[in-house]
Amino acid sequence: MRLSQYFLPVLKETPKEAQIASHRLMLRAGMIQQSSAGIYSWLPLGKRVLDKIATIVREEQDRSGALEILMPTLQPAEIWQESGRYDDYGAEMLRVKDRHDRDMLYGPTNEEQVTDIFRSHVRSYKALPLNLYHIQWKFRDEVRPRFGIMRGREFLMKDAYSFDLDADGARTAYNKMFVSYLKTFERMGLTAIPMEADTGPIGGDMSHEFIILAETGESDVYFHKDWLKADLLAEIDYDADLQPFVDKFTSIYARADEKHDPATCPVDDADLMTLRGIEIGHIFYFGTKYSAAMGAVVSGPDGKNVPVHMGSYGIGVSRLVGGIIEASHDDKGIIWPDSVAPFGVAVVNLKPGDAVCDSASQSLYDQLAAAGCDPLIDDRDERPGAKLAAMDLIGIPWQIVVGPRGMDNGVVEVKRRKTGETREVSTEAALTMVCAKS
Ligand code: 5CA
Repeated sequence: MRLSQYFLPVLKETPKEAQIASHRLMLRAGMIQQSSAGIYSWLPLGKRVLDKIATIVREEQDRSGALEILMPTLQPAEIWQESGRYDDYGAEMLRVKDRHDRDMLYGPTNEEQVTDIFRSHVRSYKALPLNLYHIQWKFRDEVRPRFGIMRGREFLMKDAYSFDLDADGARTAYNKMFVSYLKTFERMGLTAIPMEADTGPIGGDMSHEFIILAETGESDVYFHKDWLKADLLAEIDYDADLQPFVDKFTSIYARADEKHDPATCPVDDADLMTLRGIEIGHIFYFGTKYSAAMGAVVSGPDGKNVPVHMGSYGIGVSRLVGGIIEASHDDKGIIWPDSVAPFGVAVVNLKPGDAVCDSASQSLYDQLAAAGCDPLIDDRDERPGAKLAAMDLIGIPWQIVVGPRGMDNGVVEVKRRKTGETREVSTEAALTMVCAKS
């Protein structure tokens, strides 16, 4: 991508409406633009990051055995009346009427819609287990939308729904998602702590929130300090019994505010840490709550019809963009982990128009593109200082700076955004450094 032909409306001033770093940086880096309260347009740079995050989520859902579908944003009121949630959901649900005066709603979640799909097609336990997911926009008319896309009204969610014959099967499905979440977040450079949580309007018996630590988080979290040393890198096979692994993670006391009770907390004060965190995922097991209300039954091995056991599993895909920035930035701007960076590397031509700089930059760019390193070339006619500051602001993990002085000596400067470390090397060495690691 050529920056001279790109749409990157960076802001020089710090936007006053933004209270937290991620909101401020997303606006300054030209990633999003507010449309109305809690509703945003995603500009090219933001859209690239959103897509990269969604791709990681999709790959890990697929790997766990879940199947991707796509359900609509607008749902008929009838299915919500069947489950009993049409009235319960209250003012957070955006209700609309179509031209025939039929009641519709913009989906805040999809338990009813997916249960309707299931009951239309599945009759026998032999079709189970089944896990269907989609990545789709949701709308919740939050009382206080804030922090940019972190608590939006319209937001992108991955929601998966599992169907099993009995509670044991449902537990296996729950464990698969639990493990898949740890893998998903780890690939984004995040340490996510699973915490026992309340089930809220989704309902059910068992639930875990996945929380990343950040000072600006909205939840208070309590956990044993050993959590920060937990080994998330273990290789896990989805066909193995996941219960011991899940038990290992849930045995280290970790509770969100509403579940922490100082009177019964098993952790000594000296080992207990209290920090603030951001909820990036939430999983629920709710048994037959929706299947019984909506008649989603299958015949079991004994020929008798039973309602299926279900769970639902959400990841805040758009919230993750902000969450990753909260976890990874400095006073110069965003520091993207390689896996979700909008571009893998920026070639900064300090002197466009200079024949030597132009041809060296172009050749580097072509080779990086051929090697699949997702390069951006800054070929704008701007001051060198402004160009370097812009690359730091938008957080490109590697920067290769091509300038006339370096060219005289046959070198370019390679900078790693995360550490700030710079090295002067030949263009060949620069390619090897960047391509080996990104
Ligand atoms: N049906 C269930 C699971 S699929 C469900 O809706 N769960 S949820 O309400 O916990 O939402 C799932 C995830 O969506 C949350 O963990 C959070 O990361 C994200 N999310 C929820 N509300 C918002 C919001 N207003 N803005 C941005 N992300 C949100």
